[in-house]
Amino acid sequence: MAGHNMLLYYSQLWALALVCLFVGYQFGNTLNQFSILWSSFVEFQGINLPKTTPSYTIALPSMDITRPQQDVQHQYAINGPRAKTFHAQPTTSVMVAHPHGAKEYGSLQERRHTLPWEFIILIIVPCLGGIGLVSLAWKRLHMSTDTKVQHSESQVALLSTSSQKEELQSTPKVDKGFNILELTGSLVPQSLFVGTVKWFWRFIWSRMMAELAPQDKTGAYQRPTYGFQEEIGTSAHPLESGRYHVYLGNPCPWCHRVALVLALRGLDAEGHVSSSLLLDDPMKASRGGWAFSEDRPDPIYGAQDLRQVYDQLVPGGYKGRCTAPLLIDTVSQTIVSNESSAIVRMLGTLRFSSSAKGLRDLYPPALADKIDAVNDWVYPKINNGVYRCGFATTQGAYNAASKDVREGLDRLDDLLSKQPFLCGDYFTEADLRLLPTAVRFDSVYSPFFKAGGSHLRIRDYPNLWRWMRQCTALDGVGRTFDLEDAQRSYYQQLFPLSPGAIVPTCPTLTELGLDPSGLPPASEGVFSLQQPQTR
Ligand SMILES: N[C@@H](CCC(=O)N[C@@H](CS)C(=O)NCC(=O)O)C(=O)O
Repeated sequence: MAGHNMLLYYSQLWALALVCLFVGYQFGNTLNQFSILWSSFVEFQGINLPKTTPSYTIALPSMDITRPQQDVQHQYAINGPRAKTFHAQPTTSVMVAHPHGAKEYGSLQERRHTLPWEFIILIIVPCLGGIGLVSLAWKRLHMSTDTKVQHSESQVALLSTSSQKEELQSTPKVDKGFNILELTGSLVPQSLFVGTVKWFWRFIWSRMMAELAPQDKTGAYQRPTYGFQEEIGTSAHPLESGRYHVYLGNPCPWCHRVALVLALRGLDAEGHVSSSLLLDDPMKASRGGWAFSEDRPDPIYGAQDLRQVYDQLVPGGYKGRCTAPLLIDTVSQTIVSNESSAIVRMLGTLRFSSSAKGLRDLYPPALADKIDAVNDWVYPKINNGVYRCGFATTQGAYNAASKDVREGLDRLDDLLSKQPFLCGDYFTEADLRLLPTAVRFDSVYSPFFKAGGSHLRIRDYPNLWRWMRQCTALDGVGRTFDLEDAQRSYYQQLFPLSPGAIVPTCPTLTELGLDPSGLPPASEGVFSLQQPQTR
C-alpha cells in the first residue's frame, strides 16, 4: 500500500513538473506541431558538410520550412558539420553557400512519423497535470475538513482523559498524496489509470537514465569512450617532475585508481604529479557533476567546475562529458588523458626520479602478460560489471550483468585462494584496478546497484576479503579514499536511481574489516623493488 501511495505521489509531482516544463517550452510551438502531425511531411536528415570551412550559411531555396530559417543557419554555423533534423515541405535539394560558391549537399527524403511522441505528450501531459491540479485543490479542501471532523466529533468525544485528547490533537496530519485514485475511481478503471501512470513514469525514467548512462537497444549500459589519450614521455608531454596535475573526485572508483598510484608510488608526496579534489555536486557544476568547493578551489586555473577546466584546455571549448579523472599538462596547457586505465599505466611505470618510492613499478615487464590477462576479464565482469547492473534499464540487461558480476567474484575468490595477489606474490596494477570497486562493493554496488543481487558481500568471499584487507593495509592506501563520502555521493547524486536521496545506514569501516587498526601488517616487498624486471 505504501508503495502504491508513493507511486501516485511521485507520479502526480512528475505530472505537475512536466506540465510546467511543457507549457514553458512547447506552447509557442504547439500549433505548428499539430499542423505537421496531421499533414504528410518530410524530414531531411544528415547533411554532410565538409569539415574544412569553419562556418556556413545554409540557404534553402524554394523551401517552406516550418522552423525559422535563422534557426537552421544558427545550428550549422555554430556547430559545424553535423546532422540536423527539421521539418520541411517537399523539395528537392539543400544548398550550402560557402566561400567557394553554392553547392548541393543532399536531398530531402520522405519519411512519415509513425509514433507521434509530440502528440502523446501534448495530450497526456496536460491531462495528467490537470487531474493532478484539480485533485490537489480537492485534497487541500478535504484534508482540513477531515481533520476537524475526525478530531472534534467522532474520536475526541470517545476519549476520557485530557492527556489522551491532547495526544490526539497533536497527532501530525497525514499526507496521503492527492488521493487521485479516489477522485478518478468512478471515472477510470484503476488498472487503466495505474498502467498509464506507470508507463509515463517509466518513460521519463528511461529518458533520464539514458542521459546519465547511455543505453543500447536492449537497455544495457554502454560506457562512452573517452577522448583524450595522449602520453607522458613524448615530445608533446616530456617526463618532467612537477609539470602534470590530475583532477580527482573521491566517490569515483576510476579516480580512486589514480589516487592509489599517486600514493603508492609517492608521486604526489614527492611533488612529481600534483592532484586536487573535486566535489560531486551537479547543482554547482555547469555540466556533469564535478565542481570545486570554496575550501578546495582549483589550484591551477581557479575554475568553478571541471567543465571550465576542459573548456580552458580545449581550443573552442569542449562539447563532451566532463569526466574525472583528468590528467593535464600545466606547461603546454593541454589535456593528456581522461581515461583512468591509461593514466594508471603511465603513472604506474614512469620514473620521475630515482627515489625509492618512485622505483616501485606496478606493471613490471615480467608480469605484464599476466596483468593484461587479469585486467581483460576483471574490467568487464567487475569494474564495469557493477555499473552495467546499476545502469541497466531492462530486466534482461540487468540479469546478464549480474551474472557476470557473480561469475567474476567467484573467479577472483578462487584465484586468490592460490596466491596472495591477483598476479602472484606481488601487488600490481591488476590489484590496484580492482581495489576501488572492491571497497565500494558491500555498501554501494551490492545494495544500490544490485550488483550480482543485493545480497552479495565481499566479506563472504574469504579469499577476496583477505586480499582486500591486505591491500588496504599497504602504505598510504587507507588515506586514498573516504568511504562515507563516497556512499553519500552515490545515494544522493544519482537522481534517477535514488530520487528520494536517502542514504541508508552503511557498513562501517570496522564492519567491512577495513579499519586501519584492525588490518594485518602489510608484508614487505610486495612492490616491484623485488620483482624480476625482464620477461
Ligand atoms: N573510463 C573513464 C570513466 C570515468 C568516469 O566515468 N567518471 C565519472 C565519475 S565515476 C564521471 O566523471 N562522470 C561525469 C559524467 O559522465 O558527466 C575512466 O576510467 O577514466
